[in-house]
Amino acid sequence: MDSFDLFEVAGAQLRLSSHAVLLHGFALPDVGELVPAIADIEAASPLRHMVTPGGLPMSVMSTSCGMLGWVTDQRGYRYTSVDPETRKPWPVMPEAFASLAIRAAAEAGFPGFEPDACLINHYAPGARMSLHQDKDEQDFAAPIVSVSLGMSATFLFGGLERSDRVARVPLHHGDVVVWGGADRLRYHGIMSLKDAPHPLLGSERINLTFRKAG
Ligand code: MD6
Ligand code: FE
Repeated sequence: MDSFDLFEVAGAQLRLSSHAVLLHGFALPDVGELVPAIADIEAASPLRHMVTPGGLPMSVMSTSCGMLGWVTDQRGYRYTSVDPETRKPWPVMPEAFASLAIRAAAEAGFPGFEPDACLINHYAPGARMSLHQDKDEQDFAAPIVSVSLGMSATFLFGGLERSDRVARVPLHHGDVVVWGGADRLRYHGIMSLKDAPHPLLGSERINLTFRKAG
């Protein structure tokens, strides 16, 4: 798929595929609530560079909130109910987070989303996310909701095989990507971030990824 295959729907939505939609600016009305809530979560469960099963530290810094948090270490990728750093449960998912994720999922055609995990990733200039599938969840019937804040990034949207062609999709502050169904296991990633400071968040991009993991 190339960028010319993408088409605008109703001005504010970009359909990336049959079950994947970019909701332009959908989170903008919530930013004022999201940003301080993110700071509170990170005060309780600090950001950290997790290590991949191959032993390499990730370039993004991460934490989680909700009943389950996604972790990686030498033992592999998985969800845990306890933060391995603090040995306490992950911070509770703020109501404003869950509300945003549920509304975005419904807007994209996935009513009844029940997120139990929110992964928070911070990208500094140069940080990236290599092509991967999200496949550590129990139930692939639920969609994934991904909220972008701060600096813009280029989202890589591939196919069901790692070698499939990849579309490059710009993601800006307040954008929300929702995907599920036939697109749930597509490969995707984030290109190395350029330093173009954002007025609110400076030289940083924050991504919130909501899932039904358990
Ligand atoms: C990011 N996002 O946007 C990384 N995964 O920083 C993801 O890995 C992702 O945006 C599944 C669905 C949507 C996503
Ligand atoms: Fe992902």
